[in-house]
Amino acid sequence: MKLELISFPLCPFVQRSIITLLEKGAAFETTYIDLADKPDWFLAISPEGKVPVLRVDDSEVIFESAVISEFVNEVTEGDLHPEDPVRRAHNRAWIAFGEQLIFDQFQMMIAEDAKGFEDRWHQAEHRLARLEEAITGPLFNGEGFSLVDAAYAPLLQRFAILERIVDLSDYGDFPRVRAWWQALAERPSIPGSVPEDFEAQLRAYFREKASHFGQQC
Ligand SMILES: N[C@@H](CCC(=O)N[C@@H](CS)C(=O)NCC(=O)O)C(=O)O
Repeated sequence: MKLELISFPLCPFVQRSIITLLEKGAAFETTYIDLADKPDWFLAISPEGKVPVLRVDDSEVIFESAVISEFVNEVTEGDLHPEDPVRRAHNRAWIAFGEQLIFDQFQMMIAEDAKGFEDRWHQAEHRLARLEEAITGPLFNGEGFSLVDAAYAPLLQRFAILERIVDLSDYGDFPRVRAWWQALAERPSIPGSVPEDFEAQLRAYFREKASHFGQQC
């Protein structure tokens, strides 16, 4: 099966798919597009004009990062979901929950001023508090890597960068969330899912946006 991932280098949703592909040892090609100047062929295959899109055998198209991860999990060896049906459903629900946190985090990074940044951080904090209670540790389900880990790694990686740049003092209130990132960061799939100079690229991207966060990058 030929897999081609349509990507943008700094997109956390694309990163979810790459982590899953790497963890499953699936061969894939990457095609980058410019989100500021989307090509017509991309708009024709992506219903929302969003990345990631997975093209299968040059014909079928799968969109939505969580669905792409489920698909990759199904067509490759092994299963990155827990066996128990309730726990599987639970994991899927937390994957869906993570999407809003990714949006909260992006809104923090593009907020124009300190107040906008704080407001979004408080929203993210409420969600992080709920997430904290759901983590078994060190990874979401314990020792074994799951799709839910792939879904959250991009978010956690960006929080680790954010707290080096801006004051996120209350992030210390989430020890299991932080320990989760420590455990994830050791896996080769995580650095493998981003450009080598990821942090520099991320800083440059937001510096250009001249947001409150960007001004400190
Ligand atoms: N729910 C989608 C969200 C994907 C998404 O929002 N991707 C962003 C980039 S990170 C995008 O393509 N945005 C389109 C745009 O910027 O116009 C998923 O999980 O795949």
